[in-house]
Amino acid sequence: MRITRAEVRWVRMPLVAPFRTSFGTSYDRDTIVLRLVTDAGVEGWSECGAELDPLYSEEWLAGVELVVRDHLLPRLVALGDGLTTAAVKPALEPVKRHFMAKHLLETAVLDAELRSAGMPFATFLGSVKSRVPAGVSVGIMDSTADLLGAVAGYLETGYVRIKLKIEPGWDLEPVRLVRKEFGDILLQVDANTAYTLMDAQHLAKLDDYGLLLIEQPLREDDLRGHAELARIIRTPVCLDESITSARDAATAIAMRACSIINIKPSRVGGYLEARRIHDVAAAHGVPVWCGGMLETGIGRAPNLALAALPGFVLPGDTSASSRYYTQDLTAPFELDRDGCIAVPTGPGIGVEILPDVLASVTDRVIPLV
Ligand code: SMG
Ligand code: MG
Repeated sequence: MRITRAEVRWVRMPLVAPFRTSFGTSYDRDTIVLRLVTDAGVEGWSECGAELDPLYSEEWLAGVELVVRDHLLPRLVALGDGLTTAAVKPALEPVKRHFMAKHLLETAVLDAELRSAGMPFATFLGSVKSRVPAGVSVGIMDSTADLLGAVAGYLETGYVRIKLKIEPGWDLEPVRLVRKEFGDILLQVDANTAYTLMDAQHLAKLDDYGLLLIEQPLREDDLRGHAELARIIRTPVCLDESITSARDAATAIAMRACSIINIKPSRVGGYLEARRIHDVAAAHGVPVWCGGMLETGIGRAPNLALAALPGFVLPGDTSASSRYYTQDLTAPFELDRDGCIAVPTGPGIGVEILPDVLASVTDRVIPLV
């Protein structure tokens, strides 16, 4: 397989509601969609997990475009007819990190390869479920009344697990109120690195609320701190930003820095590495779940396939299209009666992109090959 065309599309999708985290508020989902065309005339599509600013991780969209254009894509083009999904990671390995940029390329190549073979992502990955339970991530709100209203709405819609974004000043009280109001629901929190080890005694007060986990309380580079914190609090520590590879996962598990892992294919350079993390975690009996970066249907479809692997035993941030967008770029993903979403069954990512919708939200198209 050889790349005959590659183009990046800058896309801006309005969110149905602003989404506030400890590092900022998003009103739109800005992303880059990559379209590859191969010599067989088959297309491969993928969506970038990065945002406009490097606040979730060190990557940002303009940087992704540059590193793809100048450093990553040329290495894939140089493979000529030798391009396969398996060849992508070794070819890109000399370029340090840039996981979201690498994920963008590897996923489009994998989509093209699987479409050629007529094989769905789920089959390729080894998925064992046809539907996956959907959780929802609830942003920081202006008031606890707004928060309770939002959580009530999501529970009514059918979400089976609620994740609350927290930060200093928005933690114990929102959690207490949600627990009191909604009883025995599956509840967890995500701090996106907003705390330090000096907050350990404060975070230990969350132990009273029976949370499934606390996600990424400390800095991404502080595995030792997470290990220390995990000894002090009873709430299980889950890592997101800290885990960029199967090696990171093995290290964090060995250090007891986490007992649960959030797997985002975009954060770890693609689906092959995501599956390796799943395998390492499964070998250690560590539960994993699938995170999200507010993906459109293009990125959501393969995430659902990943979330159907056997080690994904906790509900993911794999919500329905309507949680994010009034109009998705693919046919909308919907919750069924049990709060599950069906795993796509078509070849490749398994969904068709709606060309008119994509055109209407595309700011510019940049041909790279
Ligand atoms: O895709 O539903 C989603 C968003 C889930 O909370 C979510 N993602 O740290 O896990 C996380 C955040 C990062 C994205 S914030 C824009
Ligand atoms: Mg997170």
